[in-house]
Amino acid sequence: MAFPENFLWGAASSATQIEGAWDEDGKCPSIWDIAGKHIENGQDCHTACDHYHRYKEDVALMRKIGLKSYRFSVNWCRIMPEKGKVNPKGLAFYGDLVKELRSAGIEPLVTLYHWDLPVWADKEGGWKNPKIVEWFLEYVRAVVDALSEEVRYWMTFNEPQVFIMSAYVLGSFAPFQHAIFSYKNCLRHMLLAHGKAVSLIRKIAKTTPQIGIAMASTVYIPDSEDEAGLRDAAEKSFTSTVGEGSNGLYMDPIALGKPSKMLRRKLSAEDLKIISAPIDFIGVNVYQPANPLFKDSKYTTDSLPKSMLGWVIDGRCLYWTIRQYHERYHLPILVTENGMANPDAVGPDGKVNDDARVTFLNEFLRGLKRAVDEGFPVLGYQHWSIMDNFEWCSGYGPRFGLIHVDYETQKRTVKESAKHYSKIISTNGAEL
Ligand code: GCO
Repeated sequence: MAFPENFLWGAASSATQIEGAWDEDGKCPSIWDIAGKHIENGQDCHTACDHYHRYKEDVALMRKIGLKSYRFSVNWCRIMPEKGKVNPKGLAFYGDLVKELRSAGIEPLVTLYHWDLPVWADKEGGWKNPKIVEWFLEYVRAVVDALSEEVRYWMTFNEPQVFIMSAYVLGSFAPFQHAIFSYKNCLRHMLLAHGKAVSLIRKIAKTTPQIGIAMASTVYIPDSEDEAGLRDAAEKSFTSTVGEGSNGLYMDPIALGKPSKMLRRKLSAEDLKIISAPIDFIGVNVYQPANPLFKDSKYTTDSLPKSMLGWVIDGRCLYWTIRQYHERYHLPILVTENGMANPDAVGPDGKVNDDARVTFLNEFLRGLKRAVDEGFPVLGYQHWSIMDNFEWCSGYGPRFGLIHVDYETQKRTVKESAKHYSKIISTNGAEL
């Protein structure tokens, strides 16, 4: 089976990672703007790729690469710099960006929350405070009201695993807390905010919306493809302790309307009804397999290539994530992120020869093709990322982009991998 005609080939980004202009046009600071000592090499996200001022140039490059779609996030801090107050200039920026994309023939895919919590909300407890559900809805209402004539695809959240677990328990992401006793409350607030946002978007959107959520979906690649192997892998991916923490904890209440073990006593029947408001797709962010986390696994990483962050590169991940997510939740899948960090540099010939990313694309996209060939409903593929950017606490060292960014001059250079991706897109994946 070929890729569907309207397959959403694209690339992704997020506001904090590329926009810069951290204190312009009425924007308030986010928890990442003040992350200070937590960021490597004394770096910060204040200027990043200066996309806020250069979005036209960036969209022109997306068009040149031939993207059919582009996933970006709206920064809550631009839209609501104070509680209860909408900032028209913030809405205008995203309105202009969406117009630019549309005139380049690129479908905008909008994430509503990619971790830029306003400092004012953090000061009142952030995700620990039940009131955040209402604050978030107010923000969502403003964005959907302003953009939904042109935007059809919405993702409520990006990787709740990170902005809840890593941010409030492990303390490794902003706001860097060890609030272990608030963990289940944060989860509940996030799940309720998701469900209520889904219902709100469905109600007020001006064009029929397609709504989902983007998950950090790490699954277990089966040790064997027979029935027992598949059953074992699904159990490890969703209901084992590791699998529940990574996937089932979030997706079971959302897509199945039932709590996983850990939230059994936390979510009421009323909560579950709200949380499981029907969605149209599940977004999967795919990087590494879960296998190394299981001691009894036969999987060894010794012979596998690793990215500069040490992440294992195993092209089978994409196929298995799509398949296992679909088999458990029966929803269409949108690959919302997939990519690798590489120490890319512009060579003397003016080119960025990122062969490792070309190989990465070939391997992962063959897995994607296998999923499509076997009839799994896949809406699209968003490579992470459109351009090199601010990789959270790791700063600007790891380069994930299809476009190289010189942070001194803000010069953009289209990498060789992007040219390769262009060919794949223009043939709609035929040569994979
Ligand atoms: C995430 C985020 C992205 C990252 C990317 C590479 O998965 O952490 O969605 O913002 O930059 O995944 O780590």
